[in-house]
Order: sequence, then structure tokens, then C-alpha cells
Amino acid sequence: MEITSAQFIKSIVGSHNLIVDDMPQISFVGRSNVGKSSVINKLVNQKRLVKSSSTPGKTQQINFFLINDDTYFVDLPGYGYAKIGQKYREKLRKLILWYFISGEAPVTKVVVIVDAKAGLRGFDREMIDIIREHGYPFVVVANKIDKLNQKKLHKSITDLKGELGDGIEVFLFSAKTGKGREKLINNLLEA
Ligand SMILES: Nc1nc2c(ncn2[C@@H]2O[C@H](COP(=O)(O)OP(=O)(O)O)[C@@H](O)[C@H]2O)c(=O)[nH]1
Ligand SMILES: [Mg+2]
Repeated sequence: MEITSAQFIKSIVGSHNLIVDDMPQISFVGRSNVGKSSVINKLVNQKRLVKSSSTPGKTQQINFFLINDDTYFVDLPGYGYAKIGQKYREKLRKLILWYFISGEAPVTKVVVIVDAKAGLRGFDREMIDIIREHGYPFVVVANKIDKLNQKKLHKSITDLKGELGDGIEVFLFSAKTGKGREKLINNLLEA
């Protein structure tokens, strides 16, 4: 499988104008700064399809990108950025949860992006609980593996898999080097 086209469709703020059509949505979630934008850009081989915000945590839109004219990549806001206010954090949290809980969007897979070194954090766990509760298939991408040596990487991934339990696929990835790209694309775009 390969990604041959990727285009920005629209941003939505709040719960209006969600795209609901017959095309599947693959939704990306992750803490602010884990490299969510970089991972999507690397997957589609474009440097700036997803803009990296200069102010982390300030992206409150849900962004829709059309991939290969038949699938959406949905970039949900990053969560957990420490320096934004509690009230705003709560707003983002609600927006993300609403996207999943409303059940309106035809989500076929959720990609939970974590930092390979840091592993799962509080809101990742909450997200995964919600995703599981609603029966959405999901995979975990451990990004920034280029920053770890083999030994540390092995320990991190063992811990991560241990916590996730059997049957959850973990993809090792580096948005910097492109390592893991092909495997992840194959998983996401497989029929
Ligand atoms: N070393 C390394 N840095 C990365 C990687 N992915 C993202 N980054 C860096 O991490 C920072 C946050 O990336 P960004 O994509 O904006 O994260 P987002 O907030 O999750 O969308 C940027 O400085 C990126 O260059 C990676 O795989 N390896
Ligand atoms: Mg981003």
C-alpha cells in the first residue's frame, strides 16, 4: 500500500460540521508534542500538510485530510499541554471525547501516538479506555524511537506492551528518520 494523494479538506472547531460520509476515518490522537503532526506528515510524505503549531497545545480544531481519495486522516487536538489553562484543557478534552462518544463519525481505526520514551500517560489511558469501551479498533505508535538506544527502546516497548496487554499492536516509529513508515501505512490502509 502507498499513499498517493493527501489533501487538506477542512478544520472544524467544536462539534459542528463533522464530516460524516461513506468514507472511513482513521483518527490520530496523542499528547501535545509527541509528534502527531510530524507522524502524519511523514506518512503522507509532505513536510507541511499538517502544520506544526508554534504554540503547542493551541490547536483546538479537528482537521480532516483526504487520503487516496477514499479515507480520511483525522487529526484531533493534542492533549495535556501543561502550560494552557485548566479550563481550556478541559474544553479540548471534551472535544476529543465527544468525537468518539457521539458515535457519529465512521471511525475505522484510532492511532494513539505516544512518545517511545515516556510511554502511556494519564490522558492516554483515559483515551484508550474510551476507545475500548466504544469498540473502536486501535493501534499504538511509539514515536521518536531515534532518540533511544536499543536497550532503552527495548525496555520502553516491553513496558508499553505489558501495560496494553495482548492483542494491541504497537508500531515503532520515527517521524524524523521515517523508520516504521511502511509497516504502519500497510496496517492503516489494509482493506
Ligand atoms: N527526534 C525526533 N523528534 C521528533 C519526532 N517526531 C516529532 N519530533 C519533534 O517533536 C516536536 C513536536 O512535534 P509535532 O509534530 O509538532 O508534535 P505534536 O504537537 O504532537 O503535533 C517537534 O520539534 C518535532 O520536530 C521524531 O520521531 N524524532
Ligand atoms: Mg500538532
